[in-house]
Amino acid sequence: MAAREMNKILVTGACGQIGSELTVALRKRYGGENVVAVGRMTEPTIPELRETGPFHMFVDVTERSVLEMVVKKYNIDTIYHMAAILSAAGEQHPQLAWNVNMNGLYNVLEVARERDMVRLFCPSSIAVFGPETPQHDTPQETVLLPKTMYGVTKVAGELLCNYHVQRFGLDVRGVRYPGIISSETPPGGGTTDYAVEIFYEAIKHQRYDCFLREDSVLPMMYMPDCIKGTIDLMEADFASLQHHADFNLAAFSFSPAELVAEIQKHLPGFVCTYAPDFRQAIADSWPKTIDDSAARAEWGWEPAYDLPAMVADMLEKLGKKYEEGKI
Ligand code: AKB
Repeated sequence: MAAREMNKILVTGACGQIGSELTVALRKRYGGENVVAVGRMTEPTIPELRETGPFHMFVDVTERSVLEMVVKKYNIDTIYHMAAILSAAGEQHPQLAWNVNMNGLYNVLEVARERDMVRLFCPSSIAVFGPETPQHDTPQETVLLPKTMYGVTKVAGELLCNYHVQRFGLDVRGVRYPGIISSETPPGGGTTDYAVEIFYEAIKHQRYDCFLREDSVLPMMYMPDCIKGTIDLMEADFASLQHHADFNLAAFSFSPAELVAEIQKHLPGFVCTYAPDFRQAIADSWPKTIDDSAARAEWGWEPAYDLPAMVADMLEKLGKKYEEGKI
């Protein structure tokens, strides 16, 4: 496939945890006017989203005509499709998760195919794995038998994206994100959300009641690495990719107890209690550590942050926001 330039970019789910910081990073890289941000319902938590380039609310990816209208209006040739219902929300609303994650994805792929777009980013998740998958150093090619609706849609989504690559020559790329930790926009509806909530509660109240057991180890990543990995994969040479929409991606893994111990190095008075809820079963079905050697070999993936560096940076950033009365 000959390399073509990405000129006009659309970010769906731009008000979400990853979408919001990704939009800002893409605008810095490619110019504000060239990155159109759309969201379904929520107002952006990052003011720059409105200030630094085009932003539209009420763009629901399940409504193909609305999606087509925005794509035509801005002559979009590249999409970062970040809109999704995550694992915990998906268990509460499985029909909604199917509709947004499958029908929304299908609309994006079909609009891109019909308009011969340059490239698409359609993220997957560690939720594609299930209890039958090896839990340590989970291989790139392995058993994909998820037990959540979110996981079901992510497995089907990976297959659908890879199908579009092979059948139609559409350049679709994606990674299996671990839990993402960030200081700008809080996550919503995920099983790994505790690893963000804990920082807000530690700073504001010195206490947190965790909805996972203290020994539940899960793969995680800090947002700067998530953004870098996403953009690096999209800028990689197509010819060097043997995989497309399903790259394993890892940075570090930890349990709630390990995260608490790291936070306590900075805030010795911080206390965490544990009251596992329905999200525990989801966490128990996911791997503990991930083998991301395919991403490293095919497009040079390498994370910069480990657990201590992430914790220090999160506490500094959120501590500042707290002093300024912003959280
Ligand atoms: C979730 O917890 O559902 C997400 C994910 C791992 O994809 N953060």
